[in-house]
Amino acid sequence: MKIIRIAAWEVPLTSHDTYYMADGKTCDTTTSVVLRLDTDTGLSGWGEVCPIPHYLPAYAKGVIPAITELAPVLIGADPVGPETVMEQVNRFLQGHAYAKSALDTALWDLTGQAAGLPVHRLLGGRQVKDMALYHSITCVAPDEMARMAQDAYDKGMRQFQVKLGADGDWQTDVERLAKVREPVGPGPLVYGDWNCGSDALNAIRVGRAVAHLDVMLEQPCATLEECAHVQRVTGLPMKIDENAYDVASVIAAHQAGCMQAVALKLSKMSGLSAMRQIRDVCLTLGTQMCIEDTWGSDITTAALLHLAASTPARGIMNTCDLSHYVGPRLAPDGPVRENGRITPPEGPGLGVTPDADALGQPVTIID
Ligand code: 0XW
Ligand code: MG
Repeated sequence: MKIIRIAAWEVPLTSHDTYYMADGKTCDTTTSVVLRLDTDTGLSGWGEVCPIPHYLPAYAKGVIPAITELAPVLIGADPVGPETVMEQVNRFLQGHAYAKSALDTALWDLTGQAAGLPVHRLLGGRQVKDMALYHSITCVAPDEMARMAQDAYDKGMRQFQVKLGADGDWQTDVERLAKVREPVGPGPLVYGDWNCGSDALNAIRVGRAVAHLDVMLEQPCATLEECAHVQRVTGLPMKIDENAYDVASVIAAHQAGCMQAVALKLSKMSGLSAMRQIRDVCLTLGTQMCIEDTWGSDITTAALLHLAASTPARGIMNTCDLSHYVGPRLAPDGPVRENGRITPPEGPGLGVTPDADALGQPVTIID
């Protein structure tokens, strides 16, 4: 099989509830870049990446130029065996993990279709029947966040990510954690995520004020050193997100002692090929994993669910149905949450069929 054509779309995705995070980071309408790799066999593979503005070293307008730069390596290449193609890709162009993740997803889609197997079977096999989801709650007024938590709880969700820091007031963050904890009762996992937006002082004040509650903190500050300090002083469990992006950074966070949980996101780790290796390191380290991506719709969601489903239950804390938070749906047959849990598609490859009407016209065709 040979890749003969690359088509790319830029699709606006609008959040159902505007999603506010610390430091002015906001998801209202974001651009998702969708890739399709066409082959000489008639099979096509799909990939998607949707960077959140100002969130990571990634931006939507960078995806198509990076893929165009890679065209000499891609056109004519055999997509079966994504790791082999990605080895060539990484030698040709350093960095640009976010652009590579869409490409890597499309290679896995093609490899799965060629084998007649869903991607999770190729990533090690189905380890779990279904996976727990977490529900992420936008940083708005504490009472409104409690209402959103209650609503999600009533629909079966048992893990809650509470966005903190959007108004820079640490006492309101204390209220947010306390008020979300209340309606969901004891048992469910509740964690507060600053997305790097706090200084250590205020994160410590929040952590100490909620220390009597059962909560975890996520990525309070920009550096691992600051996060480790907050963890030591508050004694609360911590999830590392922005500071974990490759094997070395995951090991560093583990050694710093502040990574009881970690967010593995396809677009910070270059896609499934690299992320499955990081997943395996986390399994060895005993870290609880959230397997997800930054943002996106059905193609991204399907890709991350395949990796989640091939992860042993002892390592997986939760996963994320990003397609639930935004519209339009890019694939009508994409997976949906049911009673707080989700399963990956069963069809060959990614197992989702993107809808031409939702995509519109391609921005670029390379052949
Ligand atoms: C990446 N987000 C902003 C969106 C996901 O739902 C989770 C969250 C995070 O930073 O963890
Ligand atoms: Mg996070």
